[in-house]
Amino acid sequence: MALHKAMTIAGSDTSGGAGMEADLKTFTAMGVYGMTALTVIVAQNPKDWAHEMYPIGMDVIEKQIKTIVEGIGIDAMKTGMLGSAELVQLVADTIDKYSLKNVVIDPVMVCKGIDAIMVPDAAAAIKEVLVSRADVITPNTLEAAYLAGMDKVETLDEIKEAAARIQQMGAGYVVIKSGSRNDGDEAVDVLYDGKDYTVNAEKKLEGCFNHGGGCTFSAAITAGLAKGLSVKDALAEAKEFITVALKNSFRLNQFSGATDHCKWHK
Ligand code: PXL
Repeated sequence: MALHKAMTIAGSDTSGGAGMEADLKTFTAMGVYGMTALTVIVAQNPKDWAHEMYPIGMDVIEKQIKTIVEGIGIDAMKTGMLGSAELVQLVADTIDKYSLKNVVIDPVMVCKGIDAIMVPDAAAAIKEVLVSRADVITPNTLEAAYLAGMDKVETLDEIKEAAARIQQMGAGYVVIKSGSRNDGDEAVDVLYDGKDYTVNAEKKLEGCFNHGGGCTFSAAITAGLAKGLSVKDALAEAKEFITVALKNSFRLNQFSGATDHCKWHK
């Protein structure tokens, strides 16, 4: 069997549900060999679950990327939490230097429960240098509003407008996930390829834990691309994967729960 390899440049969510933990679990469940360039360690305070960030040095991140890309080689890659404009630029330079293909950008700017942009400089850099290098970009509605320069992205028309604007900035395919961040009873995803919109509206899954859902979804797209699927087929499989993971999600403690990466089987 062919070996399919994917890299994630992402943070560690010590609690295991999001970040590179979610990426690796998803890659494995989908039959892809995963490798990580770790950018930051997020630790949660057991008393109140406040997130504490411990960034990894740029030199160490660069070495990890070299190990993976020069030492082994990849079929696809994704990004997660990047945390500084300098690191965003390193990712852009890496994509160019090695002519990397199947690049999935998850423009992580907000976290569940914190809807303000976490690191404004990094967000600005993502807009400036990563959007145009993405084969697929997967913002949630808050990230989409930021990237598209819109006050809000909530209605279907606004989601479509944001997707068009982001695509015009040079992204190949734009997938905007409204997830739990809309008032209606449907979770709406919109895919725009520069020509056509594909709208996927499904009844929201009640009572599930969605921590790490965005990471898992973008990792599943990355895994599909690593296996040689077209973007559309990779998206369809990723949608299945995240739906199963959400339906089987479970509580971890009084603060958080996680999606189940082990229940999907092809
Ligand atoms: O879900 C966004 C996210 C990404 N990466 C890391 C995280 C989180 C949210 O907690 O911890 C490392």
